[in-house]
Amino acid sequence: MPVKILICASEVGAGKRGASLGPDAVRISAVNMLYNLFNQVPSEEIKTQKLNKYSPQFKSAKYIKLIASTQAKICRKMCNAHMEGFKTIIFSGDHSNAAGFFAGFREAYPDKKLGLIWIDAHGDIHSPYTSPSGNMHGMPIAILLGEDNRENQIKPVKPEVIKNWERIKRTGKRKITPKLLPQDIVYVDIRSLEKQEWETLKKLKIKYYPPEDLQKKGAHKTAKEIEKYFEHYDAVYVSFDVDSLDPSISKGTGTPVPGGLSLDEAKELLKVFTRMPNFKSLEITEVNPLLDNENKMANAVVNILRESLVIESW
Ligand SMILES: [Mn+2]
Repeated sequence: MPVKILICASEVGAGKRGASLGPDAVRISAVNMLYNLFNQVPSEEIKTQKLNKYSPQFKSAKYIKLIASTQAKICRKMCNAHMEGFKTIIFSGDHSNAAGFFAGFREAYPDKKLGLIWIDAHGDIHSPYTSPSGNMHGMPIAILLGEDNRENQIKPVKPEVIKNWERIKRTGKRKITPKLLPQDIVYVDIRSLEKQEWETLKKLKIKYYPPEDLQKKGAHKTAKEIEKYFEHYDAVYVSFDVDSLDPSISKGTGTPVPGGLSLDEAKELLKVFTRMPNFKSLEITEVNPLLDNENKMANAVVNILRESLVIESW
């Protein structure tokens, strides 16, 4: 199956500046480390406004209008790539873009059973009603599930935010919401969630593997268990937030959290996931070279991809 790289550098959903430089940081590392992925595979850059130039209009969901239109564009490009029969490797600025990519994935396979593996330090399941920061990179899962979590509301939300929140849930021509169900998601290595998020996870009975599980079972066995869980799914999307990695590897990401994956564990997970027969898309996100020394995080990404992907066999 042919493979295509999709790049969207938007960092508008992040709380710190610099993730829009992430996709380029990875490309530069690939050149320096003689990794030829970017020569081997065609790539398409999805052009959107990368930076927030003004202060946010709404505190509960910062830049939601801009992010809604960014996701609509991402959705179209992702849908086209999959309709044309490509598997995709995605390099993205901040994690809010994932909701646009998965919206496009759903749009391309409207009636299929789609799975999502979310490798992250965080749950990213806040809504404008519950998010303490209002940064939308903490909301993609709630967007996809159409989950408001009003029971845990911590602040008032303006009608214009609600209007855009409802719009963003329905990203795509078919306006499908939810894009997937709680049982279609498996979290890996989550370890830093707000109380409201843990409650949502429990309420929705979402499956998750905390770091203790990985340490106990080992990365390979954990990954195999997840592969089995998704065995009967038609297509699986893997989202890899680099903050899942341990900060001892690099602090080049907006929200590092101790106790994360080692390079070997990350490689082991991606080796298994990208060899699943129904694997269709891998996203790498939240590399932030402005917060890094000597481009270590991008180098770690190249190191992981080089040893885990075998594109020729896809
Ligand atoms: Mn994330």
